Amino acid sequence: MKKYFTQHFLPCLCASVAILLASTMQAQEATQPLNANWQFTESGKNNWLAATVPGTVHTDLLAHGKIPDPYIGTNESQVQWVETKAWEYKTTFNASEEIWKSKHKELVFEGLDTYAFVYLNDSLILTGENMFLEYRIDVTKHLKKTKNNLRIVFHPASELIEKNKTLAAHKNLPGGDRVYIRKAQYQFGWDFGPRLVTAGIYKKIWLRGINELDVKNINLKTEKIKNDTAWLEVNFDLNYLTKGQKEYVIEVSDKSKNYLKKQFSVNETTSGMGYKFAIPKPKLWWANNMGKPYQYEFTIKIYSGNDILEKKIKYGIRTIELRQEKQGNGKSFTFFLNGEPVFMKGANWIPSDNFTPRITSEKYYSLIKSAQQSNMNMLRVWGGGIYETEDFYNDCDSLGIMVWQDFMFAGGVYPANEYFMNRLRVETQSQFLRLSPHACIVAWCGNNEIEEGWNNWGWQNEMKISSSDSLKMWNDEKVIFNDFIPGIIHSRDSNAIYIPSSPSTGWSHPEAYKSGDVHYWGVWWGMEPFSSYDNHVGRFMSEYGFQGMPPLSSFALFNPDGTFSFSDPAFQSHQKHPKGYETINTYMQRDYPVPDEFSDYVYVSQVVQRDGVSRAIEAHRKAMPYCMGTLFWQYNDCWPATSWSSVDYYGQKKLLQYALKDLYAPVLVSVTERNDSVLLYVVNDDTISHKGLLAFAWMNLKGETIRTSFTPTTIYTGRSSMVFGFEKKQLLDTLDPENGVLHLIFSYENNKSVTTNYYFANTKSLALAKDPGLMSDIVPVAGKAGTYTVTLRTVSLAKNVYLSFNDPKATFSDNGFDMLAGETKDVIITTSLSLEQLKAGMRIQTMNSLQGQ
Ligand code: BMA
Repeated sequence: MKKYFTQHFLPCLCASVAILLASTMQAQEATQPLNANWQFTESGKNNWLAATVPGTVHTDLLAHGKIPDPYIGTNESQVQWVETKAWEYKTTFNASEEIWKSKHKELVFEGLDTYAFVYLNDSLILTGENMFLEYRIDVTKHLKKTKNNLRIVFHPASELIEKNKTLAAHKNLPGGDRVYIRKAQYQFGWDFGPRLVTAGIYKKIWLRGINELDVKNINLKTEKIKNDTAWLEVNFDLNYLTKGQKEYVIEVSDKSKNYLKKQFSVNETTSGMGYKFAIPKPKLWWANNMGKPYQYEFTIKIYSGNDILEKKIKYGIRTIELRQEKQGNGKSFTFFLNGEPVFMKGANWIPSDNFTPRITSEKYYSLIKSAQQSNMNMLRVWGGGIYETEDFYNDCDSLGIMVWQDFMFAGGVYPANEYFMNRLRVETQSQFLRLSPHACIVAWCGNNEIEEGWNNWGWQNEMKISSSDSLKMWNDEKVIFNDFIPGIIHSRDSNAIYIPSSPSTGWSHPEAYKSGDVHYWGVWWGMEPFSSYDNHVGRFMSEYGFQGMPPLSSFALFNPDGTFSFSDPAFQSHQKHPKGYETINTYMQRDYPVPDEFSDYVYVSQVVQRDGVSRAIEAHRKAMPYCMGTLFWQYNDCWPATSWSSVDYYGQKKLLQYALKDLYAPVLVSVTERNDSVLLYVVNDDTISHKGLLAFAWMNLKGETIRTSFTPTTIYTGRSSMVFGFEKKQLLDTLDPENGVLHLIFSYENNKSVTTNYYFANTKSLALAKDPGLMSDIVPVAGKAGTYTVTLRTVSLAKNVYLSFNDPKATFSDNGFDMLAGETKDVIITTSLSLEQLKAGMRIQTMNSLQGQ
């Protein structure tokens, strides 16, 4: 008999309830998918309709026209009834020959959302209460050869919440009802997304047949890299299903070499078996811009005679360390990848849809590819969402994007009673074992903003929590996040990096900027000016951000009646922050023209977002190595809306996303105004130092140069260097701030250069020519259907040149940039529109034409 197990991970059987822990090998010829022929109905209604598995109740109802699309207009409010009902799913199936022949048969549920009663041939085989678990149920006794009936009844989440509340010591915890259920927290409504409390079979279901040896949680880890040799360990758990003792051999190899061959004997279930092996002269996994994210393709075999279990696993060899060393009156917060310090540049990631089963692998790839192309090297998987799919982590592995992985807890206080902790143990173990073999995951974090919320958001007063309850609640949180979770993960990997809560300290406290990671929300929530970013720089900026409205072509998709106006109810309902639009408007009024016309307003909102976040990123990078990371809030969207995202739900980039390529480039030039001085910086987090020339030109908006300067310099790797400084009046005595632009360029080896434009006046005060003389020409790119070059030329300075037309799938090589007087620039676009349509539909917006509004 031969068995094969694939890269696919499965959780393990846990005690009597048979809850799975994590990755396991799957016998290929003895697996059978059960994703077909499903039907669903509201429970008790007997109104069966075809269902899609994996899927959700909402998407099934939508497919049959039973509910309106909740993402369109104000429909969200019309579908709220769905979460109040119980729903039933059923299918019938025959067992395949191979499954039927296997001694042990299991039903595997990769994910059930959430309060699920599962019946096989009318026997209750599982009660599911946690969306974040994979269940593997022994169905050897229940399975029939033919005509099996599998039925799953999903009770409303609210029912489970009420049940769990009765078990909890505190019935009214900060965060509200959602904290009593292990279910994606953002589904209950967040300040970036709708309330859509889903139910359903949201991941795959399949049958599994096994005979003698069940190997689970196969896992690789890099112990150390020393003297040009990597020391790895292969770990796994065994479930031996036969009586007696048997000798097995484990082998680890790749196409070029055998690295390990070891004999061991098995006579019972054993967990945490581990064998070390060495890889001389290893090729390492490097993050984006540091080198190649090399992955070995290992084959792991466990065999006895003809019984062979085989698993193929892609694995990136790397070490990761987070050093928090005492420095002055604080501590550093620096990640070291393979011993090299690395400045983390990236963003916070939320689920890319409220209905997660419809996130395609193409969507994951395109978002993560775009992160890579914009020079990011880290994404933080935020704790209010989901543990992401294999697609997400595989893409991060192959594209060199490091992941800060939160456990799924956010902005609330969670119960710590026995019932909850038992479930949490399984969840923590299974997710850790499933995800930790991914080289991309460099840090684990207990939760999002629990410590911050507890200490700074006034829950205790607002909810009138007594001091004794307060003491108990906080003790519970410390147990969960300071002992329990790290205890579990460190028992499996003592090197795993664990941070109990993000941020370490709330942003209103001075200590927040001395140690740990910080979420700085003085800008936006605190209404402080963008200049506050300059003096709120901590060791690691894991959140900060500003909202921008999605492009007009996206508005057209979620508001198809075509009414674009501020009073439109759809416009209002696609903004979930209570003061979102007001906040955008306040910042716009401070420094920008405020247009009446809707499409202009949308455009300016994106310019505001781009400028605000740029200022933050530049401040953080200039503070290297004091500050060693910057992750803005938020990269993506779960539905079409006005939010902090830089890429909207439909994949459309906001102006911020285009700017990131330069802001996150390994070499950055940036200007700081300090008191009466102007300081010119070059930041270098490239892997090597650079010799080059820093030049500036101080010119008026018509392009006449008033002053130039050139400084030859060497920019050392890992440093932010103030290359040149002078008195501000040296420039402003020659030209008013409204009339000038300081153009900076750092040119270095191999004809490379980076540039920036700096203004001493805010945008609304700049003396921009109303009509800068901007000309455009569009020509198809030869041999590339659907690709065009737009050549732009301007006579005087054109600010934030923004090209758009009605094709939400169009791509632009750049957008929203400034053009100096006399400059020419090519933008490459792809679109399904014809040249004629493009010429007729192309719109070019600039801040110039809006001056005075
Ligand atoms: C952050 C996040 C989210 C929230 C965002 C914007 O702190 O953790 O909870 O959506 O702020 O307010």
